[in-house]
Amino acid sequence: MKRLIAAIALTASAWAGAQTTPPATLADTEVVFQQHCAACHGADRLGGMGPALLPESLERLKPDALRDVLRNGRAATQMPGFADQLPAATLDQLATWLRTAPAVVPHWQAADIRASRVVHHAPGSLPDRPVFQADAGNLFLVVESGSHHLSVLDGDKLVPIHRFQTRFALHGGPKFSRDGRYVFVASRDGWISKFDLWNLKLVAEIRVGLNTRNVAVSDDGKWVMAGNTLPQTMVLLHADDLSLERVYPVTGANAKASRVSAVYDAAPRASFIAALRDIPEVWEIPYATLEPRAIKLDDVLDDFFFDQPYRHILGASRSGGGQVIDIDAGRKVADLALSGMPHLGSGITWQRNGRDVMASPNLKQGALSVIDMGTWKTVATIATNGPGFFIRSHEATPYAWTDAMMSPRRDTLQIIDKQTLAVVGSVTPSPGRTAAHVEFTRDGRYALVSLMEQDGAIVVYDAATFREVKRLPMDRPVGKYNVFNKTTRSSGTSH
Ligand code: DHE
Repeated sequence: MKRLIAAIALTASAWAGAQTTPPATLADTEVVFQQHCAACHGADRLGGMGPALLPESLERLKPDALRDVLRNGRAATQMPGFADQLPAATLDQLATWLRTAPAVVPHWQAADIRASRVVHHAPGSLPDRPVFQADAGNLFLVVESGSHHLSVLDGDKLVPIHRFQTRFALHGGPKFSRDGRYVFVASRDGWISKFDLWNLKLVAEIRVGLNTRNVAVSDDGKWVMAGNTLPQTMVLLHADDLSLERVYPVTGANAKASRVSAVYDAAPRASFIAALRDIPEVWEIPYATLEPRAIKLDDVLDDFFFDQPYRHILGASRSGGGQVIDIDAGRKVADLALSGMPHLGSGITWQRNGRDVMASPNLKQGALSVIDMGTWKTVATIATNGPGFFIRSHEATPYAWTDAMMSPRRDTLQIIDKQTLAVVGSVTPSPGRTAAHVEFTRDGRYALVSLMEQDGAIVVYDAATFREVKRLPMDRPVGKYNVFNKTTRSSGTSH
């Protein structure tokens, strides 16, 4: 690091004072970074007070959006705009440089993970009862990605009762302990945070990687498993204080390393299951042994869905097609006739004509596939307004709600009768503005929809009449999660 800083200092003096003209070389751009960005984002770009600035952490930001942040800053954060200090061309070069991988591949090993841990409240130090009047078993959490907050709603009154600041860019579902007291979230840049919802406190945090996919919590409440894409590892933590137990290098039988697509808790099997992005294997890690068992596949899985007993995995690769894997037998038992890019991870199940069916949206086609969970045949393909991300329902409603957020009709959710499979209604919370991701109240009476905009809202609909009941202003609310539905593993939502 000393050598890097010395080299930068030399280049800096060679380029001293020339900041009214754009830097000529990549090394000059690095000088701009070290002078203006490193104090918050780290000289090594791994993050500090601000998030990591590596190509992996920026891949979700569109080029125009990154240039806009560099010029104008980011509202409601410490990030200032640099339009007054640096020429536009310099900022454009900085944006390009930030998307270039560092010369030395950054590492994040067990010692880095251990050193990053912060315990705000030690296990057992907070009272064992909620500090609020609302039913703690019926809270909602809303991930507000606009200003990186987590809002807590009273699930009966549907009013906010608390708001936590979070790490930068949470993604994926928060994962609850079985009693609903604790919730674990992962940020894209590797931070796992544990909140105590009864005390409304952040209790511990640890950085498990530089780019993280998601997190899972064991049903026995002992373990937290995180899946990374950078480095290519899985990280096992003690759930009580987030201390590190083990780092698993993700390397397949062919000695090839792999990014993790996602890791889930398979409660009925008392194990974690991980899909790997670069090698054709699925790993099962039983709580009892904590030793991975690799199931070999014909194709990699980018996305997958479990049946309710967790006997089968329905998996798909981004290139299309799908397969059913019997987890005990450790082999494929059927192919799935799916086209486009099915989003199985977002699927749900219900009973229709006495049989279990599952439905999943499609990221590339305006079509919902409905699959019989006994024969694995597609029983229907429901035409929708366009490609979408999510479908959600609840045991107490006859309807499933789905979006078309990848299409021009991204402002509208369609409502499908789970028996006739006909589209029976639609809602458009705000014409022209993206609406997606539904979660029902514990009793299934109300459907909460995200108006996923900077000045967005959670829009509450009566689930029977499809009439709007109220809206709660939020800053780009992405997902919302009901403690009861999640901890009871409702078949109408993700687990
Ligand atoms: Fe997600 C969950 C992967 C883009 C919003 N998304 C997940 C999960 C995975 C995943 C593996 C399950 C994690 C879990 O719950 O433990 N998502 C991916 C992608 O590969 C993809 C296509 C590209 C990427 O960014 O990595 C992607 N996801 C998006 C978005 O663009 C969304 C719509 C908005 C955003 O801000 O990222 C988005 N993803 C979500 C949400 C969930 C999610 C809201 C949780 C759904 C739930 O109800 O559990």
